[in-house]
Amino acid sequence: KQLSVIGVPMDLGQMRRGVDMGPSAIRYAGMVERLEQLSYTIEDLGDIEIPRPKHQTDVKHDNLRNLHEIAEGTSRLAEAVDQVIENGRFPLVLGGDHSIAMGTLAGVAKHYNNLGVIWYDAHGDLNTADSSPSGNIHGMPLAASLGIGHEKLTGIHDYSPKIKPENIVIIGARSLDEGEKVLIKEQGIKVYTMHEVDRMGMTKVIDETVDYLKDRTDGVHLSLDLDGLDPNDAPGVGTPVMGGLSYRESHLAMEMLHQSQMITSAEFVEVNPILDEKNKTAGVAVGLMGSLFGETLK
Ligand code: DIR
Ligand code: MN
Ligand code: MN
Ligand code: MN
Repeated sequence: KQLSVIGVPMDLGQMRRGVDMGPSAIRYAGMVERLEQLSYTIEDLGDIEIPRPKHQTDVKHDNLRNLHEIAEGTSRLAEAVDQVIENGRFPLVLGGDHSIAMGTLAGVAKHYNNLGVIWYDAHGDLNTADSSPSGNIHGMPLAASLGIGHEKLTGIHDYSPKIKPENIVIIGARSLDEGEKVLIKEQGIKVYTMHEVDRMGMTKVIDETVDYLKDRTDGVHLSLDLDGLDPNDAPGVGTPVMGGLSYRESHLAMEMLHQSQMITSAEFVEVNPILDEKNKTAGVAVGLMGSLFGETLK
Protein backbone atom coordinates (compact mmCIF):
# COMPACT_ATOMS: atom_id res chain seq x y z
CA LYS A 1 0.00 0.00 0.00
CA GLN A 2 1.10 3.54 -0.66
CA LEU A 3 0.95 6.19 2.03
CA SER A 4 1.28 9.92 1.62
CA VAL A 5 2.25 11.81 4.75
CA ILE A 6 1.20 15.43 5.17
CA GLY A 7 2.38 17.52 8.14
CA VAL A 8 0.26 20.39 9.42
CA PRO A 9 2.19 22.70 11.76
CA MET A 10 -0.97 24.35 13.09
CA ASP A 11 -1.20 25.80 16.59
CA LEU A 12 -3.83 28.49 16.02
CA GLY A 13 -6.80 26.38 17.16
CA GLN A 14 -5.84 26.53 20.83
CA MET A 15 -3.75 28.53 23.31
CA ARG A 16 -0.70 26.37 24.03
CA ARG A 17 2.24 27.07 21.73
CA GLY A 18 4.32 24.11 20.56
CA VAL A 19 1.73 21.84 18.94
CA ASP A 20 2.86 23.26 15.58
CA MET A 21 6.01 21.17 16.14
CA GLY A 22 3.96 17.97 16.33
CA PRO A 23 4.72 16.85 12.76
CA SER A 24 8.48 17.22 13.32
CA ALA A 25 8.27 15.37 16.64
CA ILE A 26 6.37 12.48 15.04
CA ARG A 27 8.82 12.23 12.15
CA TYR A 28 11.74 12.41 14.60
CA ALA A 29 10.21 9.52 16.56
CA GLY A 30 10.83 7.30 13.54
CA MET A 31 7.52 7.15 11.74
CA VAL A 32 8.83 6.56 8.23
CA GLU A 33 11.26 3.77 9.26
CA ARG A 34 8.55 2.11 11.36
CA LEU A 35 6.04 2.00 8.54
CA GLU A 36 8.58 1.08 5.87
CA GLN A 37 9.29 -2.08 7.88
CA LEU A 38 5.69 -3.03 7.21
CA SER A 39 6.51 -2.71 3.52
CA TYR A 40 4.53 0.40 2.87
CA THR A 41 5.77 2.78 0.24
CA ILE A 42 5.82 6.19 1.85
CA GLU A 43 6.08 9.60 0.32
CA ASP A 44 6.44 12.50 2.71
CA LEU A 45 4.84 15.55 1.16
CA GLY A 46 6.28 17.82 3.86
CA ASP A 47 4.29 20.43 5.70
CA ILE A 48 1.34 22.58 4.70
CA GLU A 49 2.09 26.28 5.03
CA ILE A 50 0.09 27.78 7.87
CA PRO A 51 -0.46 31.55 7.86
CA ARG A 52 0.91 33.62 10.74
CA PRO A 53 -1.80 35.38 12.75
CA LYS A 54 -1.97 39.00 11.68
CA HIS A 55 -1.48 40.30 15.21
CA GLN A 56 0.74 38.97 17.94
CA THR A 57 -1.98 39.38 20.52
CA ASP A 58 -4.97 37.05 20.55
CA VAL A 59 -7.31 37.87 17.75
CA LYS A 60 -10.69 36.66 18.79
CA HIS A 61 -13.33 37.25 16.14
CA ASP A 62 -16.75 36.51 17.63
CA ASN A 63 -15.45 33.72 19.88
CA LEU A 64 -13.53 32.18 16.97
CA ARG A 65 -9.85 32.75 17.69
CA ASN A 66 -7.71 32.99 14.50
CA LEU A 67 -10.72 32.19 12.31
CA HIS A 68 -9.32 33.49 9.02
CA GLU A 69 -5.89 31.95 9.39
CA ILE A 70 -7.33 28.56 10.33
CA ALA A 71 -9.79 28.64 7.43
CA GLU A 72 -6.94 29.42 5.05
CA GLY A 73 -4.54 26.77 6.42
CA THR A 74 -7.16 24.03 6.52
CA SER A 75 -8.27 24.89 2.96
CA ARG A 76 -4.71 24.25 1.79
CA LEU A 77 -4.71 20.96 3.67
CA ALA A 78 -8.04 19.96 2.07
CA GLU A 79 -6.55 20.57 -1.35
CA ALA A 80 -3.48 18.42 -0.59
CA VAL A 81 -5.51 15.55 0.91
CA ASP A 82 -7.94 15.63 -2.01
CA GLN A 83 -5.00 15.27 -4.40
CA VAL A 84 -3.52 12.33 -2.45
CA ILE A 85 -6.77 10.39 -2.74
CA GLU A 86 -7.08 11.42 -6.36
CA ASN A 87 -3.71 9.72 -6.85
CA GLY A 88 -5.02 6.51 -5.26
CA ARG A 89 -2.93 6.82 -2.11
CA PHE A 90 -3.74 6.67 1.62
CA PRO A 91 -3.52 10.08 3.34
CA LEU A 92 -1.80 10.09 6.74
CA VAL A 93 -2.00 13.55 8.28
CA LEU A 94 0.16 14.73 11.21
CA GLY A 95 -1.00 17.53 13.52
CA GLY A 96 -0.97 20.20 14.65
CA ASP A 97 -4.02 20.94 16.74
CA HIS A 98 -7.33 19.25 16.01
CA SER A 99 -8.74 22.17 14.01
CA ILE A 100 -6.88 20.61 11.06
CA ALA A 101 -9.49 17.81 10.93
CA MET A 102 -11.81 20.25 9.14
CA GLY A 103 -9.30 20.34 6.30
CA THR A 104 -8.56 16.62 6.29
CA LEU A 105 -12.25 15.71 6.26
CA ALA A 106 -12.96 18.29 3.56
CA GLY A 107 -10.35 16.65 1.33
CA VAL A 108 -11.40 13.09 2.12
CA ALA A 109 -15.20 13.22 2.26
CA LYS A 110 -15.54 14.47 -1.34
CA HIS A 111 -14.48 11.02 -2.45
CA TYR A 112 -17.17 9.10 -0.54
CA ASN A 113 -20.94 9.08 -0.39
CA ASN A 114 -20.98 8.05 3.25
CA LEU A 115 -17.68 8.66 4.94
CA GLY A 116 -17.51 7.15 8.43
CA VAL A 117 -15.48 8.89 11.13
CA ILE A 118 -13.94 7.43 14.27
CA TRP A 119 -13.16 10.32 16.63
CA TYR A 120 -10.72 9.03 19.25
CA ASP A 121 -10.60 11.87 21.78
CA ALA A 122 -11.20 12.95 25.37
CA HIS A 123 -13.39 15.68 23.87
CA GLY A 124 -16.29 15.84 21.45
CA ASP A 125 -14.97 18.77 19.40
CA LEU A 126 -18.61 19.58 18.70
CA ASN A 127 -18.64 23.20 19.81
CA THR A 128 -19.65 26.26 17.82
CA ALA A 129 -18.90 29.90 18.54
CA ASP A 130 -22.15 29.97 20.53
CA SER A 131 -21.44 26.97 22.73
CA SER A 132 -17.65 27.18 23.05
CA PRO A 133 -16.36 28.04 26.52
CA SER A 134 -12.93 28.93 25.08
CA GLY A 135 -13.26 30.36 21.58
CA ASN A 136 -10.69 27.76 20.53
CA ILE A 137 -11.43 26.30 17.13
CA HIS A 138 -9.77 22.95 17.93
CA GLY A 139 -12.93 22.30 19.98
CA MET A 140 -15.13 22.73 16.89
CA PRO A 141 -13.97 20.60 13.91
CA LEU A 142 -16.51 17.80 14.24
CA ALA A 143 -19.41 20.27 14.41
CA ALA A 144 -18.05 22.24 11.46
CA SER A 145 -17.70 19.05 9.42
CA LEU A 146 -21.38 18.33 10.12
CA GLY A 147 -22.19 21.75 8.67
CA ILE A 148 -22.81 23.34 12.06
CA GLY A 149 -21.04 26.59 12.89
CA HIS A 150 -19.50 29.59 11.13
CA GLU A 151 -19.67 29.37 7.34
CA LYS A 152 -15.94 30.04 7.01
CA LEU A 153 -15.41 26.73 8.80
CA THR A 154 -18.34 24.70 7.46
CA GLY A 155 -17.58 25.84 3.90
CA ILE A 156 -13.95 24.72 3.66
CA HIS A 157 -13.22 23.25 0.19
CA ASP A 158 -16.52 24.76 -1.01
CA TYR A 159 -19.06 22.20 0.12
CA SER A 160 -21.01 21.33 3.22
CA PRO A 161 -21.71 19.15 5.11
CA LYS A 162 -18.78 16.76 4.85
CA ILE A 163 -20.19 14.01 7.01
CA LYS A 164 -23.46 12.74 8.47
CA PRO A 165 -24.09 12.41 12.20
CA GLU A 166 -25.09 8.75 11.95
CA ASN A 167 -21.70 7.91 10.41
CA ILE A 168 -19.70 9.16 13.42
CA VAL A 169 -18.40 7.18 16.40
CA ILE A 170 -16.67 9.03 19.25
CA ILE A 171 -14.44 6.90 21.50
CA GLY A 172 -12.84 7.93 24.80
CA ALA A 173 -14.93 11.00 25.62
CA ARG A 174 -14.71 12.25 29.20
CA SER A 175 -14.90 16.03 28.87
CA LEU A 176 -18.00 17.18 27.00
CA ASP A 177 -19.38 20.72 27.24
CA GLU A 178 -23.12 21.23 27.76
CA GLY A 179 -23.73 22.38 24.19
CA GLU A 180 -21.88 19.33 22.91
CA LYS A 181 -24.07 16.98 24.95
CA VAL A 182 -27.18 18.62 23.47
CA LEU A 183 -25.80 18.24 19.94
CA ILE A 184 -24.91 14.58 20.50
CA LYS A 185 -28.52 13.84 21.55
CA GLU A 186 -30.12 16.00 18.84
CA GLN A 187 -27.98 14.56 16.06
CA GLY A 188 -27.93 10.97 17.32
CA ILE A 189 -24.16 10.67 17.35
CA LYS A 190 -22.79 7.38 18.69
CA VAL A 191 -20.48 7.95 21.66
CA TYR A 192 -18.47 5.52 23.74
CA THR A 193 -17.49 7.57 26.78
CA MET A 194 -14.89 6.27 29.23
CA HIS A 195 -17.80 4.85 31.21
CA GLU A 196 -18.76 2.56 28.33
CA VAL A 197 -15.14 1.64 27.63
CA ASP A 198 -14.68 0.72 31.30
CA ARG A 199 -17.88 -1.36 31.37
CA MET A 200 -17.66 -3.06 28.00
CA GLY A 201 -13.93 -3.23 27.40
CA MET A 202 -12.21 -1.97 24.26
CA THR A 203 -12.75 -5.27 22.41
CA LYS A 204 -16.52 -4.87 22.47
CA VAL A 205 -16.32 -1.14 21.76
CA ILE A 206 -14.35 -1.70 18.55
CA ASP A 207 -16.36 -4.77 17.54
CA GLU A 208 -19.55 -2.71 17.83
CA THR A 209 -17.96 0.28 16.08
CA VAL A 210 -16.89 -1.86 13.13
CA ASP A 211 -20.32 -3.51 12.92
CA TYR A 212 -22.04 -0.15 13.13
CA LEU A 213 -19.95 1.51 10.41
CA LYS A 214 -19.54 -1.52 8.13
CA ASP A 215 -22.88 -1.38 6.35
CA ARG A 216 -23.56 2.33 6.38
CA THR A 217 -20.22 3.71 5.16
CA ASP A 218 -18.00 3.41 2.06
CA GLY A 219 -14.81 4.58 3.78
CA VAL A 220 -13.75 5.39 7.34
CA HIS A 221 -11.49 8.18 8.55
CA LEU A 222 -9.68 7.77 11.88
CA SER A 223 -9.13 11.09 13.67
CA LEU A 224 -6.96 10.32 16.69
CA ASP A 225 -6.38 13.05 19.25
CA LEU A 226 -3.53 11.93 21.51
CA ASP A 227 -5.42 13.41 24.48
CA GLY A 228 -7.82 10.49 24.09
CA LEU A 229 -5.11 8.52 25.85
CA ASP A 230 -4.46 8.90 29.54
CA PRO A 231 -2.01 11.75 30.31
CA ASN A 232 0.29 9.21 31.98
CA ASP A 233 0.77 7.55 28.62
CA ALA A 234 0.54 10.68 26.46
CA PRO A 235 1.65 13.70 28.51
CA GLY A 236 2.57 15.91 25.55
CA VAL A 237 -0.87 17.33 24.79
CA GLY A 238 -2.38 20.78 25.34
CA THR A 239 -5.54 19.74 27.17
CA PRO A 240 -4.85 16.59 29.21
CA VAL A 241 -7.82 14.97 30.96
CA MET A 242 -7.31 12.32 33.63
CA GLY A 243 -8.88 8.89 33.38
CA GLY A 244 -8.20 8.24 29.71
CA LEU A 245 -7.66 5.30 27.42
CA SER A 246 -4.55 3.32 28.24
CA TYR A 247 -1.59 2.69 26.01
CA ARG A 248 -2.54 -0.95 25.68
CA GLU A 249 -6.27 -0.30 25.08
CA SER A 250 -5.27 2.08 22.33
CA HIS A 251 -2.98 -0.44 20.68
CA LEU A 252 -5.74 -3.04 20.86
CA ALA A 253 -8.10 -0.58 19.18
CA MET A 254 -5.59 0.11 16.39
CA GLU A 255 -4.86 -3.60 15.89
CA MET A 256 -8.56 -4.37 15.62
CA LEU A 257 -9.08 -1.51 13.19
CA HIS A 258 -6.26 -2.88 11.10
CA GLN A 259 -7.93 -6.29 11.06
CA SER A 260 -11.22 -4.69 10.00
CA GLN A 261 -9.47 -3.30 6.88
CA MET A 262 -11.95 -0.47 7.17
CA ILE A 263 -9.76 2.60 7.64
CA THR A 264 -9.18 4.60 4.46
CA SER A 265 -7.51 7.72 5.88
CA ALA A 266 -6.07 8.77 9.24
CA GLU A 267 -4.70 11.68 11.23
CA PHE A 268 -2.80 11.88 14.52
CA VAL A 269 -3.15 15.25 16.23
CA GLU A 270 -2.39 17.40 19.27
CA VAL A 271 1.17 16.11 19.84
CA ASN A 272 2.97 18.95 21.64
CA PRO A 273 6.70 18.21 22.12
CA ILE A 274 7.16 21.30 24.33
CA LEU A 275 4.81 19.82 26.94
CA ASP A 276 6.11 16.28 26.45
CA GLU A 277 8.55 14.09 28.35
CA LYS A 278 11.42 13.34 25.94
CA ASN A 279 9.16 13.00 22.92
CA LYS A 280 7.18 10.19 24.60
CA THR A 281 3.85 11.21 23.07
CA ALA A 282 5.19 11.35 19.53
CA GLY A 283 6.65 7.90 20.17
CA VAL A 284 3.25 6.66 21.28
CA ALA A 285 1.70 8.13 18.13
CA VAL A 286 4.22 6.29 15.97
CA GLY A 287 3.59 3.06 17.87
CA LEU A 288 -0.15 3.41 17.32
CA MET A 289 0.46 3.99 13.62
CA GLY A 290 2.46 0.77 13.60
CA SER A 291 -0.50 -1.14 15.01
CA LEU A 292 -2.99 0.59 12.72
CA PHE A 293 -0.92 -0.39 9.71
CA GLY A 294 -0.47 -4.00 10.70
CA GLU A 295 2.41 -4.55 13.13
CA THR A 296 1.83 -7.70 15.13
CA LEU A 297 3.32 -8.89 18.41
CA LYS A 298 4.59 -12.20 17.06
C1 DIR B 1 -13.12 22.37 25.09
C2 DIR B 1 -11.76 21.69 24.97
N1 DIR B 1 -14.20 21.45 24.84
C3 DIR B 1 -13.19 23.54 24.10
N2 DIR B 1 -11.62 21.02 23.75
C4 DIR B 1 -10.51 20.32 23.37
O1 DIR B 1 -12.39 24.46 24.24
O2 DIR B 1 -14.05 23.52 23.22
N3 DIR B 1 -10.48 19.58 22.32
N4 DIR B 1 -9.42 20.35 24.10
O3 DIR B 1 -9.53 18.71 21.94
MN1 MN C 1 -7.84 37.71 11.76
MN1 MN D 1 -9.74 16.84 19.69
MN1 MN E 1 -9.11 16.36 22.75
